Amino acid sequence: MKIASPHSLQRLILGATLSFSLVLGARAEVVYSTDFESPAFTAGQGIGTTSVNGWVGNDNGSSTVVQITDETSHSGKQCLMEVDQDPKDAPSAWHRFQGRTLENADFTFWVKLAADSTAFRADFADEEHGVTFMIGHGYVSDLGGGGWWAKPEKGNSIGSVADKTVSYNPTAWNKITFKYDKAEKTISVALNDKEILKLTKAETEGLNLQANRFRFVTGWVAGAGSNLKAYVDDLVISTNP
Ligand SMILES: [Ca+2]
Ligand SMILES: [Ca+2]
Repeated sequence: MKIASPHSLQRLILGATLSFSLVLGARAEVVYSTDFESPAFTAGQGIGTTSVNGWVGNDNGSSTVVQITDETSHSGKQCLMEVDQDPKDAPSAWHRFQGRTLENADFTFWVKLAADSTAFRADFADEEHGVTFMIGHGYVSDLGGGGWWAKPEKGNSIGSVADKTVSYNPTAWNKITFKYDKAEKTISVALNDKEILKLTKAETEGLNLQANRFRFVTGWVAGAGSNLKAYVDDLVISTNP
């Protein structure tokens, strides 16, 4: 029986480590995930200016609601709820990318909207530039109804797709994946693992596709109503390093 010399053993181990790193390198790295369950979160807890596990929002407990709720959930018993009944504000909650600036992200979560007209979005921002782009859902006049869209902070949507053309129920739990990639200059939206919107390099021209924090917003500042309500659960943010 031939016994491996220390040298060849070292080479073997090095080789194994290298191929392991290559496999890992090709795989997405989870940056942050949450299911909004206890003990980290408690039903009825408001997300206000004091951080709750890194979440900071504008809950006022009445007209602008940003709360952990057990009214419904995708996993376990709890999820995040935003309700806009305020004609001068919109409920929102920020969280950082754990101190990192991501030039690409797969941003997956489950969402349940109160109505097919519910306005709901994720803003992506970095410290230096503020909100740089956003991806969301709402009534889009060009689509003649509800749909998913992507846009810069200011200006019109740069891509959208109507709910009716994708055939799903916005008021049930749906899995949404927002992806952005600075190197590829692309933004995409997948609904229940099926890509429904993809913006090309030409369409994302001028957008700074990097962020170090994100925010979920429901409704809009001047709007208010029972249709402006959204539930979010099982958020997983990963990146391809
Ligand atoms: Ca949950
Ligand atoms: Ca409002």
